[in-house]
Amino acid sequence: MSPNDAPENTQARQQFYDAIEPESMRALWSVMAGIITPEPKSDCIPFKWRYSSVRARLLEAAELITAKEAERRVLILENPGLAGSSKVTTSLYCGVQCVMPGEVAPAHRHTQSALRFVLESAGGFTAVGGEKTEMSFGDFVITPNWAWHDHGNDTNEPIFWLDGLDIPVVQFFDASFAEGLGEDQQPITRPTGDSTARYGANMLPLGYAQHTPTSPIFNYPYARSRDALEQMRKYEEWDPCHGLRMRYINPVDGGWAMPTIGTCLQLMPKGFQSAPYKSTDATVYVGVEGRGRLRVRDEVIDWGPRDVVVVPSWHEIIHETAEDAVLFSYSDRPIQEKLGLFREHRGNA
Ligand code: GTQ
Repeated sequence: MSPNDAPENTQARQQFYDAIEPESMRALWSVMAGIITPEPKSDCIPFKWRYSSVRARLLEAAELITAKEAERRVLILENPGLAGSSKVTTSLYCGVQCVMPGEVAPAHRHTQSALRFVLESAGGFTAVGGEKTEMSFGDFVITPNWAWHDHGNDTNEPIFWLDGLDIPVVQFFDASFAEGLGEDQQPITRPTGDSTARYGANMLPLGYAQHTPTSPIFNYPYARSRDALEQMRKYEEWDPCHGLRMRYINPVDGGWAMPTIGTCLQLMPKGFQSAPYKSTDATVYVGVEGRGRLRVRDEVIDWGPRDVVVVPSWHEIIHETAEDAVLFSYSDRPIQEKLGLFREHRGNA
């Protein structure tokens, strides 16, 4: 019998199911096909948010509430297939945050880990664990689990960035803790650039012992990541599925930069058409430079700079570009790899 076929229902069987339900029991064979599926099945659907719309709505929100009163002025990008869940995929969260000139988002901490991908900034900052970092366009910034963090904008322009958090994962494990500091800003105990100097120069302090699964570098500046891709493109060694795709690493162990969220930056040349690809990690793509087209199963999704596209688990994708294009992406791949669940399929059939 294929795992797809549920046994036929009979009146006697249904009576039995109804009888055991009040006793908090359920017959496995009546539900098995729905919970142990031959392939991933998800309510998560492919979707795109246009940056211009999200940005305009955030400026409207800024008329309604300050960053301080909101604690975080964020519009959640909620997957339409997961309505009411505050999820962009089954396991991850996505939002876009806006901090207006002169505003602060007050210091707090929580057991959820966060990434920021900076969409528009004239030089705002975030402070994490006693150190400030400036946030510039394209920077990938990490807030580790339980680290104090506050954000501020001392420029004359609004700042926008994308927030990727593992909120649904923490929810799944019922492991959420959160607290406010009671101050707008945490005390700054280390100079800006300290963690980059200690951990981001292809060296480590002698005797350094890894004490957390998160990278000790918390800002991966776009200028450096982009330059690496530009240098490498000279060899024209394009991966058929991804173009040139690099993952952000924890320099201490070479693993993913965050324990729950995997992040990548990829460059695809003008006129690129990828081979089909699918994987079990539903992925959020963020347009950084150029324009492209994502074919996701039967859908055609055109994206431009700062647009956000979500691809569900095990949905075949094909990338196409009419110009040089750069995408940032994140998914729950590190978790799936640790659990031995990650699968991918390259090419046709
Ligand atoms: O900036 O700390 O989008 O705590 C959601 C929860 C951002 C943040 C979000 C948060 C934050």
